[in-house]
Amino acid sequence: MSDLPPAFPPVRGFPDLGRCRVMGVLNVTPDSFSDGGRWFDHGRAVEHGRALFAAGVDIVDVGGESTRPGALRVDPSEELRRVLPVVRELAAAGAVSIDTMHSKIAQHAVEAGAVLVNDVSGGLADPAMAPFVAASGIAYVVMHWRGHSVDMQTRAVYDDVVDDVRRELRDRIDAIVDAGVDPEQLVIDPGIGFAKRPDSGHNWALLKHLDQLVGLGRPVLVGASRKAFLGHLLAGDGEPPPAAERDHASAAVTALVAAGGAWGVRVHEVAADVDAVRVAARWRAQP
Ligand code: PMM
Repeated sequence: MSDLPPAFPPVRGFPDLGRCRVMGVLNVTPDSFSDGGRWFDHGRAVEHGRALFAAGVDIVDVGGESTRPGALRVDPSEELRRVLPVVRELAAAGAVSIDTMHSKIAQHAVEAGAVLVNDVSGGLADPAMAPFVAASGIAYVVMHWRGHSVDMQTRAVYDDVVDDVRRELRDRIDAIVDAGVDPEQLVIDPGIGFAKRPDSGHNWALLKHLDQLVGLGRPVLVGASRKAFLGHLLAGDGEPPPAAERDHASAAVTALVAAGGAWGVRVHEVAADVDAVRVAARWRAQP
């Protein structure tokens, strides 16, 4: 046995793999910026989820509400209708997370077999979320969030984006632990693209200084895949390429953050990312 500390802080229900995990995105929505409408039908959604597992992802993240900038809220009963049958079927095939801000939807999804609750609001949208997470003992992603998508980009104002996001995440961890959640249930996420402007250095600073977030002592999940800051980069002097043409850039980010100690990456076109996290693990293991 080695006396070395584990590469990643433990997360309840998730054995250390010795590498960054790949979370495949499955948006059961008509309007997500990256894949809206493609998996809106339940049968196609389940089929795609199975294909993600077959491609080597560790977790499939099922969401029923688009959080793209400007998106309007979805009625919770409609969100539940979208996600529940998909979670139930896919949970038999592998680890499923539920991407929701609603505690009631999280609860139904966990009863249907989800092993992780991915809350982009970090518990801020629904005061009943932290008590549910505490009572259920489920693993929980706390993302950095400053408000709903409809106007979140007006809140992208920082003194120092890395310091500010780090402090706001630490405050969320404290509040959630005060509500009775065990720190070992928590994964944190800088919320790439959420109240961060694509044409500023906000997202790049958070990725480059990931160690500042890793230093908070909880595992870090990064969701950079296909986001507008990559479109802005690739546009050069022209138009940003469509979301589906940002996958090579997304995989490059995966390799960098996995080498930098990310616990997980949330990605769409997973094949290159599955290889990238293995490259990064080997890179990290090299003395
Ligand atoms: N981004 C989106 C949705 N859910 N969850 C986490 N934890 N982190 C993210 O960055 C994140 C998320 C929006 O992207 P999508 O429309 O491609 O799902």
